[in-house]
Amino acid sequence: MKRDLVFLVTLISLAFLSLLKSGYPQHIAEESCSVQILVPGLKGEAGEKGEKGAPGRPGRVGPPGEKGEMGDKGQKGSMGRHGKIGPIGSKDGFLILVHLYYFTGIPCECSQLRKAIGEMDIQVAQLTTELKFIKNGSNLVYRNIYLLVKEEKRYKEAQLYCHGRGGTLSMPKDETANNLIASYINQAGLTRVFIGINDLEKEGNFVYSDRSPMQTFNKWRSGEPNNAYDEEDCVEMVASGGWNDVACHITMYFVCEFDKENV
Ligand code: GN1
Ligand code: CA
Ligand code: CA
Repeated sequence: MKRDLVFLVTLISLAFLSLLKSGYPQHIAEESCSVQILVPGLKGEAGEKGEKGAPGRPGRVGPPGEKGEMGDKGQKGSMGRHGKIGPIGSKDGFLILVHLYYFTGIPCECSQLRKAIGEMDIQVAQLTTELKFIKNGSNLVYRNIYLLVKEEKRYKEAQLYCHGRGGTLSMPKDETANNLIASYINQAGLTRVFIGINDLEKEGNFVYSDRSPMQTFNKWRSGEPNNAYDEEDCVEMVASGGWNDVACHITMYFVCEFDKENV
């Protein structure tokens, strides 16, 4: 059917063309045809070159590139979160927390306290080890243990400090003890410390801090004791190991003495 139509159109077109060629005016053909048939004309000459077109669409995504070189090391990260609360330390540490809870009602969520107690436990363990070493080892020949306290106190407060810890202000009763205390003063780079000798009860009657009387041994510096300004009833040891009476109200570091058997 379609082929027949194409054949018919071609036939009519040929007839129309032959009429044009034979010199008949075109309007006659229009009049004689009830159907207008439009056919393309002859191919014209090539037109002028057009304007440049709009840019095209972006191309498709390319394939992934090759693996690059390793970069520089990154910066240090921020501090991590706090760790979990550790276990309660010693029995003493536990008791402190129990007391705290009892008196304040604050439950044992005190992580800082636990930490402090833990650190104290470590210190106690270290001190216990050191004490064992002193008792059993290096200080075997000495009956006493001396402690240089680097806190400035008046004589009586210094004596209270030592007494509160089970000792007394140091009482050098022989050359060995005196030299040992003097060595502590020198090692610490000090010039003077209180020792446990005084004439508080009776002027000129010097006794040790345990009230035992002075024996023949002494280390008075030349010209001492002089009770200067009529107020010197306490005794200091200077770096040379020599003794000097001084006023009891002045403050200085001091040396305590502990009996090894009682430590
Ligand atoms: C000191 O302050 P001064 O120099 O007069 C010392 C005395 C000594 C005296 C010896 C506080 O007295 O105890 O006997 O030197 N006083 C003090 O020259 O150190
Ligand atoms: Ca005196
Ligand atoms: Ca003096």
